[in-house]
Amino acid sequence: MQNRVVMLADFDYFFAQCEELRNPAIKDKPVVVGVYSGRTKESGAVSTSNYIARKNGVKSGMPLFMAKRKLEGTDAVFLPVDHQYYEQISNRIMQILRGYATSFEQVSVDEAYLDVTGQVQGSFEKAKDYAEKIKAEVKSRVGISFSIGVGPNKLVAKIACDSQKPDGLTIVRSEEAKDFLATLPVDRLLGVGKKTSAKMGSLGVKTVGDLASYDVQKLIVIWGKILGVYFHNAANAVDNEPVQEQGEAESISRIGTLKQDSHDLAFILQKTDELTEDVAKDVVERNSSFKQVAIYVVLTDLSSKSRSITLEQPAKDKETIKKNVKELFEKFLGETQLEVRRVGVKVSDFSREEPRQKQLTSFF
Ligand code: TTP
Ligand code: CA
Repeated sequence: MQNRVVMLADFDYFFAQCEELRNPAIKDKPVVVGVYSGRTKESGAVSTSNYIARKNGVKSGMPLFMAKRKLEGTDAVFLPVDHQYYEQISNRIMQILRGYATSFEQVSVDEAYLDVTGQVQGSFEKAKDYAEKIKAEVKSRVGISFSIGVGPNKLVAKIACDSQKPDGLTIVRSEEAKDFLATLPVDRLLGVGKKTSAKMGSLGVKTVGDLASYDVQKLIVIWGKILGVYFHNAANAVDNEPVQEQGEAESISRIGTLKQDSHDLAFILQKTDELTEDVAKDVVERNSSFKQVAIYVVLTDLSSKSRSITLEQPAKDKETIKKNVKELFEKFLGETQLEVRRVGVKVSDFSREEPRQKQLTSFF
């Protein structure tokens, strides 16, 4: 099986970079963006700062008065957060990024996963050029720089990205992934917080490499099956979580135009079968089951119609879609003399199967 190529894009010192974008005059100064609590002029906390301010010791979460002290004697600029503006910039970048990926998952205002396996034919070599192209396009169209981590899965892409910032591009191939993680402290893995890493430390497990070679059965005894297996897999750079858009889509559909207008069932089904292939792929990717199958038809007089069937049992396979689309068209063509011009296939009414990630995050 071809390996996946997953990217994590993480925008550099995001809120502060946005401020530099609208006011380039502050670019060479320390820039601190903070939330002012309003109690006194000075009270509040640092949201983020540019790298010049960080060199002086400023950190996210630090009280503003402390950041002021660290930047005493400099021409530092302090600004209040403007979430609306950062979101506008973020949306513009996300829209560009989305166009580069087969599947896309925004995780926060300044982070997104891209599955680009198809675009680079599974090649990490090509992924490097591809990532550079993406960075260049965003830089020229929006003016924001960001770091990219590339790996065989989300877990590795994320840690790769964190390893080189700002404006970084770090590629970790499948065969390097385990070694890449091995020397890191265990708490770099998602879900290993203070308590867990202390417990692991008492077992002699300090690095991700220690965890990778620790007996998985013992991990299961201590943390239970789900977490135990997760820790074992994560430490071994194994992560099968798909890159998928957060939030449930109401429906998955595809529409296409027939090569010529037709009233012939077999000819129409050729087209709908093609569309069904794509719909079914999305269904698999989202790990969803649907309960409704629908067709959409545009006739030669340009009127449009739709018909749907509700299934007795939720389904997720393409044969169920094809069978129901066929039934819907058989019936529909019996109701009209007009020829069909465009056709669509839609599935909806999803019941999502609990993905592993959801179960895990409820633990963390
Ligand atoms: P981060 O990605 O953690 O940080 P960053 O983008 O500022 O810097 P880096 O170059 O290291 O990626 O967070 C993204 C944004 O979230 C950040 O610009 C501001 C906001 N934020 C807070 O408001 N409070 C915080 O404590 C942190 C860590 C971030
Ligand atoms: Ca960031």
